[in-house]
Amino acid sequence: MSKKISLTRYLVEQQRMDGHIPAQLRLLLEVVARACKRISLTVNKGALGGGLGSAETENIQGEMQKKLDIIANEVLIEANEWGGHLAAMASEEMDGIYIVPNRYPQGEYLLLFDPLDGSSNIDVNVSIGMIFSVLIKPEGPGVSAQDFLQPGNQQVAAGYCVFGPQTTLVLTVGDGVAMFTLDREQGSFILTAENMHVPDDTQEFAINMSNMRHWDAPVKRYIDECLQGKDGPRGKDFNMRWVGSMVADVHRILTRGGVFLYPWDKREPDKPGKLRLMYEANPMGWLIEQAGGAASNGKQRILEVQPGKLHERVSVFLGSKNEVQRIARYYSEA
Ligand code: P6P
Repeated sequence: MSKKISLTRYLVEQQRMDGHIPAQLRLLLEVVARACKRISLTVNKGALGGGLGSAETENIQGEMQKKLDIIANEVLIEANEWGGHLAAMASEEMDGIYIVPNRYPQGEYLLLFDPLDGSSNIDVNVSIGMIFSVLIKPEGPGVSAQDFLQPGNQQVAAGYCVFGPQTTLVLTVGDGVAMFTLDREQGSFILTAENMHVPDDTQEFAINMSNMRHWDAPVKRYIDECLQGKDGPRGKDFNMRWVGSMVADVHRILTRGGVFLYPWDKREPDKPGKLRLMYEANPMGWLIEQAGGAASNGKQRILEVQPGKLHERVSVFLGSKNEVQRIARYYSEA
């Protein structure tokens, strides 16, 4: 990519080309990108910035919060609440929705995010990231948590930012997937990949193998066949990667293919999975589909799951289309 195209210029040209990005959505995406730059600065300071370690508090998921979880959440709230583009926000780190205060104008968009995903990796300097999803508030007065309960196929924008060796912002507005790398000297996100594509096939799977004894039969069958390699039914060897940070694993899959699995397991039988539908599976599922991959909960497209509650969990199988379809077939045969 010879010309250095900034995120701003990309969004303006996308808007000019096909009116795909209304001005308020363009503002939203630029504000989210600016917030990611601020989070990146804090993450990159590590121990020097006092942002490491536990906040000694729990979120609604019952997970211990890291200081950076809370800092990232506050950065995203403060960056977005005044712009007039949002009606409300929802976050993994907040029990209920955050309605834009009356002192600011309200817009038509709803912003959902996991402000710092993979935070168990913060203290050990492994890539982490933020994930966001944008919906349109249904017509009608006011805003409530119910307004957020839309299936993933209603998203108008989705993306993530990886805080790793590079800080990269990956997003879609329904017209393919683009990647922007943060140029720290300029302080701008620069377009470094367009029309990202997930190969239909792969020889690399991502799952936490330590949970094997807890999986149900279709997942055990799929992974066992991968482990049998070229002498088994798959006729090829597989590699495994598991970062423990969904953003890092999904970024690898978007970049070189692969399949990511976080299935239901017997440890918490009343929960459909560990990952959250609204601000993890839906945005990642849309990005993967926009890049030619597939995203399923084993029984249906993730983007068709009708949410019943804001912090709903879901089983996640996403990535190279032929692998996801194989897993879904094993579920249908079970
Ligand atoms: P486990 C991080 O906590 C996260 O929500 C995802 O980013 C990641 O893919 C998964 O959980 C890791 O879970 O059980 O392997 O630690």
